[in-house]
Amino acid sequence: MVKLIHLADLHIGKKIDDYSLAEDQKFIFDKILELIDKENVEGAIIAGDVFDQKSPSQEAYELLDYFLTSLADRKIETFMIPGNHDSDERVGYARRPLSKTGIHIVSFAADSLNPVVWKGINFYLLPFVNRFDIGRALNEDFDDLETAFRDLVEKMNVDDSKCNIIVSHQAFNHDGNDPIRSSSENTEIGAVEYLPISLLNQFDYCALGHIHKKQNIGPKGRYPGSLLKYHSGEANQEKSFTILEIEGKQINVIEKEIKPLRDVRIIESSFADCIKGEESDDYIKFRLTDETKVSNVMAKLKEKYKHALSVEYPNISSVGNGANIEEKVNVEETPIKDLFAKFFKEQKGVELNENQAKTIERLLEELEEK
Ligand SMILES: [Mn+2]
Repeated sequence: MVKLIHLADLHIGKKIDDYSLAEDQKFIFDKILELIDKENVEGAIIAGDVFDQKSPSQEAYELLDYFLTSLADRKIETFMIPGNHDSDERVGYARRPLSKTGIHIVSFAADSLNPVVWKGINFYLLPFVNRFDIGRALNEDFDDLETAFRDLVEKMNVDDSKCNIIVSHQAFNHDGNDPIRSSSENTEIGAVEYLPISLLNQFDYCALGHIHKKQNIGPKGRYPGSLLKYHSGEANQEKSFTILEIEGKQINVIEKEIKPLRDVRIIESSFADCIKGEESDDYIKFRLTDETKVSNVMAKLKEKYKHALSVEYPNISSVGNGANIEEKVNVEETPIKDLFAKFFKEQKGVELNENQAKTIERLLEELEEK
């Protein structure tokens, strides 16, 4: 029997509000390494969104270096792809020499056609792709992602007599049932073109990444969930680590819980009770039940809660103060550049400046020409 750990959505370098999660991420990597030792895990899958940003910080690179080196020191065979947050080139840097130490990275769709074979198991490593990426890989033009994806998978010529695992970072659904996403993912990912998981029927296991809530997609697909809770919208999600036990074509999925260094949670109570409560290092969003606003509230909360995230007053009507008003937008009739400007303002709290607006217009024009 071979044991593998299936990880995804590490988002190394991620911040929650302005707090760096470097310490939390280092902590959880150490816990994963402990789990690997304890369970005699021999391989690791990292299914995309290795980094949080396309240009990772030096600190983020050092953290990935630490994790990969620790895996290589233990002779853990590692299979990694970039996700939509990653730069294909940056995650793929030094992939050829790295593969000689058992760290296999595939950064381009064309390289996914041939599997990496390890212990008799075929690993098809497919980076996050859009229809243009697949078009470039196959030298063809595609009108939509699903057709392109189907073509790509057919060209993999999967040998049914072997155990086949595909690693993929896309949004998959099963029988028309979309995966469950948190509200923060809905704003971040926006409207998504889902791919039916049935496109991957020939695989014995689909090691997925992209959706941050752990869940199975059909009988063979699984999102293991993100490394940590990355948003207060994920406060109620349980996180676990997915271990695969592989015997021939038989794959058994086991979940293991690991406690993070700090939790992400929501406290709903009056300000007076919050201040009376126990001190905590967790990342906390406050829903204050008070009916008048507390002055200088964040500074006061931070004396007790070092990582206070934000404050909401559910009992104070937002009308008049400009906050929390959800304007209804007619998406079909509003030009994309206006929708983007609105989205930008919602996310950043400031208007697009003239240069940014021009850049967006130019990019949208370029996209339309494609
Ligand atoms: Mn992600």
